Amino acid sequence: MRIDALLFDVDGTLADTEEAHRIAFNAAFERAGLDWRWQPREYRRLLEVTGGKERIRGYIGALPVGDGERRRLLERVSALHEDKTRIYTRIVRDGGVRLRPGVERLMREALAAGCRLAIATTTSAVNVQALLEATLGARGLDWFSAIACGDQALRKKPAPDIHQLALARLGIEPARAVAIEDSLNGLRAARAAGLWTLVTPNFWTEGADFEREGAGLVLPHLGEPALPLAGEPGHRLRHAAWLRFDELTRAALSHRVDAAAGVMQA
Ligand code: XBP
Ligand code: MG
Repeated sequence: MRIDALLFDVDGTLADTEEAHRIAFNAAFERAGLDWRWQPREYRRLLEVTGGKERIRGYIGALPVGDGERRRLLERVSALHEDKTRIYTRIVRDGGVRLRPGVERLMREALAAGCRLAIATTTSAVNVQALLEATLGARGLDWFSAIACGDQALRKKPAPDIHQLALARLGIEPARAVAIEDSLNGLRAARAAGLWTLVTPNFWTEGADFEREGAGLVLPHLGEPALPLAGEPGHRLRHAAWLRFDELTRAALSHRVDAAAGVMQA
């Protein structure tokens, strides 16, 4: 058996984008005459809610205001989020965000091995296009056989909907794919979709017990020959100090063999 597709999450996985999102949220609030300013510590907690619109609604829900004021604020969410998205995509297109280490290398290795690439993200479609074009060039979207994002799915992560949509667009079963995520919400969504999942946490998502939540492999990042992972090979990796596509494939498939053996023994 082989791996036919890698399903990449975007925010925090392809690139460390949440600081740019945070800046864009705050700029949109300021332009709207609101004194809301999401500081990093608060934003890390707000990120437990996936989806920018949902995040703003959750924030309003917790504000100490009367029902009338809350209703008026909730009516402004779509306009606030549209302005935030304009600001965010400008930051990204101006080169404010780079791919995380090893992401482009792993994608190239996967494509060279005949494995397709897909996106399964909560973020908005225009954000995906801006990031892929700013980091992979004008044809950045063409690297991907399927892009499932934002409001295309009824429920956002940790529901499995967006991963299931990506799998449906690829026309493959979960057993033939691997998910790559950065957060607990993303891991739970991918696992609920039946996907073996690699997790590369970051400042905004670190600290969760990803293995206990079913992560197949957890690494600080994917690594590069020029940016080797400390303690590798020998800790989590066998063949190099960065995660190569062949080793990712072996790890995902050996898990299936173990799982199948477990079923056989049961
Ligand atoms: C991360 C999210 C998104 C971003 C903000 O998505 O939850 O909501 O924080 O983007 P993922 P929007 O990790 O699944 O890529 O404002 O467009 O939602
Ligand atoms: Mg993410």
